[in-house]
Parts: sequence; structure tokens; C-alpha cells
Amino acid sequence: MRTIVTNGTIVNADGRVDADLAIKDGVIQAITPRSAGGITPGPDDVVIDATGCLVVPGGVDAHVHMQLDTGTTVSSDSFESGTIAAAHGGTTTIVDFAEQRAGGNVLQAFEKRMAEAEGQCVVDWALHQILGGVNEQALIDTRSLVEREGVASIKLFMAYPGRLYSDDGQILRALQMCADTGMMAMVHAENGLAIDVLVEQAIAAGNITPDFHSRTRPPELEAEAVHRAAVLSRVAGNAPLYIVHLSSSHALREVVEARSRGTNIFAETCPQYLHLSLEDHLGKGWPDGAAYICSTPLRSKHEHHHADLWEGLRVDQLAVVSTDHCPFCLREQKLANGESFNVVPNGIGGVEHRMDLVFQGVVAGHISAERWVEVCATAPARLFGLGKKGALREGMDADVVVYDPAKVHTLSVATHHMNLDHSAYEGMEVTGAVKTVVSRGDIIVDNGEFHGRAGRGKYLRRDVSQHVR
Ligand code: DUC
Ligand code: ZN
Ligand code: ZN
Repeated sequence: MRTIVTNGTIVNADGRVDADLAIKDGVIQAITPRSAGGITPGPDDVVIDATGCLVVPGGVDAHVHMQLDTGTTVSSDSFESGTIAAAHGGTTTIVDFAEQRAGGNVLQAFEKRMAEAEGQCVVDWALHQILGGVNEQALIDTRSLVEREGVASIKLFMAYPGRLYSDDGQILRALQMCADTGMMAMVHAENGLAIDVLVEQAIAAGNITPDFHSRTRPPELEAEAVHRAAVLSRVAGNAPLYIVHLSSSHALREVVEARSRGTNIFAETCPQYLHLSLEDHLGKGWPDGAAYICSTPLRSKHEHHHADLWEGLRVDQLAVVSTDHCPFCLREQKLANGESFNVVPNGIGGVEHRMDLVFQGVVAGHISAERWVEVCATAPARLFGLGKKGALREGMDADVVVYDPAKVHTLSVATHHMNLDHSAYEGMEVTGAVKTVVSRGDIIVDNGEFHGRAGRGKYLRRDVSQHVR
């Protein structure tokens, strides 16, 4: 028995073709243009009719935080609920994080996170390794993760002194390890020491409303950290460097500058930085503004960040859109510690909406459908060593999304599947909708109905990306 996707337009990063696609044993068996006769289903075949639809690779969300323990609360989506939401939104692979804290053991942290996710995921999943305490043993252990566990990427923080922060010396050592092994270093690039001064001064002055979360994390301090990370990557011997959640024109300019110098640097942005703003969202005050407290923060709509980020996506200054999905319920979590911007857990939930929100760039003419596929699936798969994901080709995993480019719908807490009591995109009307989602050959979502099950998602061992070596 095969599954045949008929009558659609197959879109990959490098072009589109009106073709039929056959799936057998979880992989793509054949793609045949209809100009060459297409594929005729046999009597036992399951047929998915994609008339009028785009047929695209399943989304790869390379940056999510399911059931993240912040120390005071836990992000509200479990691996199960978060991957159900991801599936509904056309994302068939997620990459979450194991977290080593200062003084902690990397291998134990990794095992703990594996155990938390095990048996829960509906779609395929992988893990990056966060290093919150870079030292000699942590680097030896992290190096061993490539062979041992198929982990090809680490994450470092230039923000959060006293918590996850690495100083420049620690970052250099970790980047040297990455230059040597080919592991990708993801970096949260914000100058945390300077931010802490601004936060302290804002609080002392009584400036505690949600908008001060953004005002105390100015784009200059993001750009400065991007610049520093790029310099350290070069000094380390061209370590593969990936700037997470890039939010500002200022930081983007530093990426462009670093690339022009031959730095092995890539960057992602997130839907919130393409659609939401300091004034319209954080500016809502209490309680609603709390929903929009995330780091890096939302930026001013008067400073061209949105336009620059869309352009950056179009011309490949930005390689990827991930969500940084990190949901917290409004009353019980975001507001639990009181009404001061600095005590609100950081994060926005969006794993379900990434494909739709980036598709709005296609609708508006900012990017092509091919580029949409590239930044949402092909590029993250390529950069993070997910060799069977991110493209519709014979022999690849059959992660396939049938996407209706004309269907209009409204994003809302009333209809989303995330375990979250509000939506950052409440009431937003979008054009384009997921119709059918296939994960390794299984139809897991069809016309809004869920057919997956917890635990069917497979842990993906990764190798270092040859693309960045
Ligand atoms: N950085 C992230 O990548 N995710 C959540 C919070 C943060 O600061
Ligand atoms: Zn971060
Ligand atoms: Zn994150």
C-alpha cells in the first residue's frame, strides 16, 4: 500500500512543479510531474487530493521549549501537547533543548531531558545541548555527545548573568570546540551585564510596566553581542555560529557585516519579531502586556525592524524562522510573581502558527513560496544535520504538508491546540492554512482532525552539518 498525494503543486526551496508524490514505508518513493503522466493510484493506495494546494516539506522548528523548567514555573506545553499543536500547524520536526546549568553535568542533563521527552512526542524530535556552565569537563562531555547521542549543536547565553550566562572566555572556549568538531553554536546574543544595569535603574525609578522589558533591552545591546559573538567565532577558527531569535535591524546589520567578512554565521528570527511590536503588544500594560514579555524583546514599530527582517529573509541574510515557542499561561504563570516586568517568565507560544505567520510574507509579496519553504524547513534541516528532513525528494522521510494558500482563517485561543490560555495572535486573520499533515508516511492531521498519537515521534540522531564545516 502506498499513499499518493495527487493534483498539487510541489514546492521545494529550489522550485515548484505540478506533480504527484508517492509514499511507501514512510519515505518518499516517487515524484512524477503531471506533464510526464503523474502517478496513477492502485486499488489499495490511499489518495490525498491536493487540488488547488501547495505540497511542501513538513516544517522544521529548530527552537522550541516544551515543559521548560524555569526554576519558578514550567512552560505550559508538554512534549505531547506542544507536538500536537506543532502537527496542526504543519511542523513535523521540533528541536528542543537539554540544559546544563553552572556546576551541573552535561551528560546527566542530557539524559534527564531525554527521559522527559521519551514517549511523548507526536512528531519527530531532536535536542540541542545548552551549556550554562562552560568548563573543561563540560566541553569534553559535550564533544562526546555527537557520537554518543547524535547531538550536533550547543546553545550559549551572553545574557542572564548569574544564571545561564557565559563570559567571553567561556564563549571562546566553547567556540573553539565547535570549530574543531563542526558543532553549531547557537548564541543568545544580548549584553546581559549592561541589561542588568538598565533593569535595576528602571525599577529604582518605578518604571515597571511591561514595555520596560523592551526599553531595558535596547537593540544596540543585541547588536553589540552579535558583533562580539562573530568576532569570537572568527578568532576561534570559524566556529559555526547561529544567532537565535534575532529581533532588530541593528543586530541584522551586524550579521550582514560579519558575513561580508567571511564569518561562519547564520541567524534565525521568529514570527513575533515579524508581526508584533513594543507599542501594540507590550504597550497594552497589565495584564495583557505580560503575554508579550519575551527575550529578545519585541521592538518598536517605528524603527523599521519588521521591514528589515522580512527583507533579511528574502535575501538570505536571515536563514531560518523558528518560534522560540515558550508558552506561559497569563494569570497562573505570567502574572504569578507580581506586576513588574522583571519577574514575568519570558516567552511566547507560537509553535502552531509559524507556517501560517511566515506564509503571510508570501501573501504580502515579501518572500516567495520557495523561500517560505526554505526558511521554515529546508534551511533548519540543513544547518542542524537533519539529513532526511526539509525537502520533498525521493528517499527523504515522507514529512509532507498539503497547504491551502487561499483559505482565510483567524488565529485564536478558542481554536488553537497549544496548552495556553491566550494567543499572542488573537484575532489575526491569515490567508493560507494547513490541510493535511503527513509524518513519516502517517497522516497525523487531516482537515483539522488529529490522527497521531503520543510516542509515535522518533528521536532524531544528528550529525554535524557538512553545510557549515
Ligand atoms: N531565550 C530563549 O531562547 N528562549 C526563552 C527565553 C530566552 O531568553
Ligand atoms: Zn534566548
Ligand atoms: Zn529559546
